Parts: sequence; structure tokens; C-alpha cells
Amino acid sequence: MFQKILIANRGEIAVRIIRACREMGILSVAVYSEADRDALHTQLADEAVCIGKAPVADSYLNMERILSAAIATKAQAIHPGFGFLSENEHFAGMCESCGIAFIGPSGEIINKMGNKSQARATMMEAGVPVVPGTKEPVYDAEKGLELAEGIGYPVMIKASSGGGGKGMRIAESREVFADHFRLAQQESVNAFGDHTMYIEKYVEEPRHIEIQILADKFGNVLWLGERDCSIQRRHQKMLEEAPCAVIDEELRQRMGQTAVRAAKAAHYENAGTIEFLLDKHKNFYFMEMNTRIQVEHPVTEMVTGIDLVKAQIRIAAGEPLAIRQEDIALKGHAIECRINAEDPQKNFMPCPGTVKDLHFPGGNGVRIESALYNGYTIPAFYDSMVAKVIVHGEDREDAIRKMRSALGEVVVDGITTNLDFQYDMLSHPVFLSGNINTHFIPDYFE
Ligand code: MV4
Repeated sequence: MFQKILIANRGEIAVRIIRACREMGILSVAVYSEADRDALHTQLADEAVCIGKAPVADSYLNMERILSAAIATKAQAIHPGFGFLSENEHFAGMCESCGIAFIGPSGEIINKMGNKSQARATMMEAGVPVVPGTKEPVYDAEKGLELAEGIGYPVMIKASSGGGGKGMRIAESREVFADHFRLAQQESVNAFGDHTMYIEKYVEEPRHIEIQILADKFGNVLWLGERDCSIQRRHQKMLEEAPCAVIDEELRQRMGQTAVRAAKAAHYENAGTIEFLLDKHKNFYFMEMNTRIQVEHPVTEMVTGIDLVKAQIRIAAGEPLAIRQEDIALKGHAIECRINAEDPQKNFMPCPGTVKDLHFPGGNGVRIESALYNGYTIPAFYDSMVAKVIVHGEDREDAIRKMRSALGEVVVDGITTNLDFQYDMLSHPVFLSGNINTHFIPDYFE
């Protein structure tokens, strides 16, 4: 096992990883920017190294500085968390070249899954269901139009380097196709320097369902149930739950086994997530694979009892998975609400500031992941997510009641947050019915 791990991240996920290290008897090294001198992760780690100025390009995205910090402190592994360098194939490769274990899959696998049209082709070949659409990449509107005619409208035009909604357009008819294609492609060229596109049939009112998997270095792959992440705004998730209200055991098994097949087709290693679209008729289609630990991983931890961050570290250290699929049982219902320093009344504008008074709830089945403390000033340079409230109840109704009770107890004075917005969603009859899809927030809250 590693004796020392560097955490190439900040905020609550850095704190979450430091805690996992400490429980495992592993020393932790934090890296921090000049804006994060007083941050909790900087204070909590066994060692901390300043890696540059506040802008992420000078610090949390600076690969050379982070690797220098790892070498200087003799860290044997780097945990990238999520965001920042977590899905950067060059960084994973550089770690390997330096003899430092990257806690995640190889750069090669990150690259293979990061290229969405290639990932789609890999899944088609493995017999994983994908949305009807193109197999080969598409580079121009004329060829795209020809293919869209065969697929049938409406179609979704997507950037191969995309994900998270960038470089994506719906075309309702042949008349508008070429314009939408060129707009999406231009956005992709601007954002990613890549003009590679693919086209899918547009799935109406889908749910965003994802399956957590764990894969060791010996080809063993486990699936750990699903998360329903349909409650999103502009491709930012706000609330996630496990299990999904409408997935029965038969469908769950099929989706889980499909996720395992997908991971094996990718020769995957470490923790990963297979994202599916689930349509009204409960057909599911592979959408993307995420090659990192995710923000919403705690809901899976609550219903399975498995510590995913510790599992990531053990896998990276070369340990085989210690449990079998039959040992994994899903128990109860978990919900996570992301607490952001933002103002829902002002188009969710970020609202950093100083925390004047802070109180978090507790009690049976209530978990808080946060890097806030009383008197802390949230820097304006980074993400607005400042806490996650996670609850675990007997069933969905119990979990919803518990979350409303927990949110009602939170005090974060000094900054504006989306706490009331979250509470209102948890009181909405459509949410309570479980009949949610990716249009829930735009349909009922905007
Ligand atoms: C889709 C889709 C409907 N049909 N693909 C959004 C982000 C990117 N990961 C893929 N996305 C979508 N792809 C087809 N063929 C609808 C979305 C989508 C979406 C997906 C999951 C969660 C929220 C969403 C919000 C808008 C659109």
C-alpha cells in the first residue's frame, strides 16, 4: 500500500480524500493555490504545498507544479478527485512517466472514453445498446444531413470532444439541420479545437441514469447499482438519488450487467461511471463513460456501504477487489443535495463571500461533505458548490422527509445559497411522485 498520497484538488472532495487516506494510515499531501492558504484541505492534510496563483491555470491545472510537489514530498500516488486534471490523459501519462501512480485509469483509457464518438463505436461493437445514430465520425454538414435523413428527426448533433452539453444541438427537421450542425461544430472547434461530430436520434424527456462500477487490475468488474441524476440545470446536477424510483430489479440487473460489459470492452480500471439515457418506455442507451470519482458518489456509498474512495486507492495500489457481485446488496434510499453559493433568484449567479455563522445537521443517516468552516471566505475563483447534504432513509419517502428536515436545520449565514430552492424541489408533487426527467427544473422552476 502507498505510504503517501498527493491530492490534486481542493474543496470538499480534497477533504473527503484526505479523510480516506488518514483512515487507511496513509499520509496526505495537499496542494493549494494562493487563494486557498486558509482552505480546509490545506489545513487538514499532513503536508501542504503552494503550487501557484489563484487562477486554475497557474495552480490546480498546472501539471508540472503538481508533479514537482509530488516528487518533492515523495508521494507515491496522486488522487485527482473530480474536475481539474481528473480526466486529463496527458496528466495521467505524465504521472506514470514519473513513476507516480495516478489513482484512476491509464491515459490511454481516459483518451478512449473521452472521445465520445470512439466510445460510442467501442460500445456498439461490444453489444452495448446506444441511441440509434452514426457509427463513424461526421465532419461536414452535407454528409451529416444524409445520415440524419436515415436516422429520422429530431436528431441530436454532438461534438466528439463534448460532454456536459457543449457542442450539442437538436435539429428538428432537414431544413434546419445544416445550420445547427455548423453551429455545434463551430462551438466544438472553439472549445476543444476538434471538428469531429456524431449524430443520434433525439430521445424525448429522458432520465439520466448512471451505473457505478469498480474494476481492478485483474479484469474483475463489479457494478454498484444506479443513480438517478435527472435533476439538473444547464448540465449541472443539483440533486441525485439512489436507487431510481422507477427501475425494477429486472431492469436494474440488465443495466448493471450492461455497464459491466461496457467497462470490460474498455479494458477499464478503477472507479468509473456508465451514463445511460432511460426513455419513457424504459429503453436504456449508453451515453458516456466518466473515468473519475463523481460528485454524487456518496449516494452509492450510502446504499451499498462501500467506500468508493478507499476502493480507488486499493485498486491503484494493485489490490484485487475483495468482494464479489453477490456480496453487494442495495439497502434503503439515499439522496444528495448540492449546496451552492449561488442565487436562484438571480439566474443562479455565483455568490461567494464570508461565512458568518455555520451549522450543519446531523443525526441518523445524515452525512455532510463540505470544506466550509465558520469565518471562511469562499474564493471567487472556483466552483460554487460548498457542501453536499446526503441522507440515507428506509425508502424514498423516508429519505425525502429526512432531507427536508436536514436542509431546514442548515445555517450558512453571510452567503446566498440554493438551500431554499432545494427544499422547494423536495416539496414539489412531481418530484414526490418520482415521475422526473431531465426537464424537471426547466419545466417547473424556471
Ligand atoms: C441526449 C439527449 C437526448 N437524446 N442525446 C446532455 C449532455 C450530454 N452528456 C448528453 N446530453 C443529452 N444527450 C440524445 N440522443 C438529451 C441530453 C440531455 C441531458 C442528458 C442528461 C441529463 C440532462 C440533460 C439535459 C439536456 C439534454
